[in-house]
Amino acid sequence: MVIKEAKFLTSAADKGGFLKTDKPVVAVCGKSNVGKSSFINMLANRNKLARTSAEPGRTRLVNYFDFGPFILADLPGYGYARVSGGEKLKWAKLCEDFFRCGDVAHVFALADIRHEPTADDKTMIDFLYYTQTPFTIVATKADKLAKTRVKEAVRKIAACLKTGEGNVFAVSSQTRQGREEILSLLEQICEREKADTIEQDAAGQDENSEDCR
Ligand SMILES: Nc1nc2c(ncn2[C@@H]2O[C@H](COP(=O)(O)OP(=O)(O)OP(=O)(O)O)[C@@H](O)[C@H]2O)c(=O)[nH]1
Ligand SMILES: [Mg+2]
Repeated sequence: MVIKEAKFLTSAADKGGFLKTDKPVVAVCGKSNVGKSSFINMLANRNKLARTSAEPGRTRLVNYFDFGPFILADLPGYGYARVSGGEKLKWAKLCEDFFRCGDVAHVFALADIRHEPTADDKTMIDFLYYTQTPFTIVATKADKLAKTRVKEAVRKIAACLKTGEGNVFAVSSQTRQGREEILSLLEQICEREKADTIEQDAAGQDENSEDCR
């Protein structure tokens, strides 16, 4: 898949602001500072599409980006220690609403390749299993590990998050490692979504009847 142009669409602070779209929505989630915004910029081939920061906890909203065939949603990072209890609850509510109402086609769950996944990472993956949301683990900042250690790190992350090694992709937004693999995955996701929509239309099904306004 070639990304011709990616652009910022809108931000949402609560469910009233969630984007309504016919395109597949792919969410990017992970702990604060793991590299979500940098990952989105790498896919878009643009340095400043999503705002990145060395200071954790910058993204507090759901930010939507139009990539042409699909929409990427940058979710606020979790697990930032200096965030107040009230902020954490707000985050949890926003994410719960997002997955309940957002009609999410796929999730890229980001984890730092250098560390064992955190308790919050595990909770996130459990939540994705529970809600039957298809996901891929993206192991970020691969440039920070020696090449010979990448495979072993991927294996550990896969084991810890109870998924297959084939479902973990090592990436680096600095060297652009992993970009092509992620783009071909996105192509498959778009094709699968198209086939699902045709099937649903034929069956006259209307998804998302829950209260999401
Ligand atoms: N070496 C290296 N640094 C990276 C990579 N990806 C991100 N970073 C750095 O990690 C820091 C955080 O990156 P962001 O992309 O802002 O992380 P985020 O997950 O969007 O952070 P929040 O929005 O605050 O949750 C920045 O200083 C980035 O430059 C990478 O692949 N390699
Ligand atoms: Mg960010």
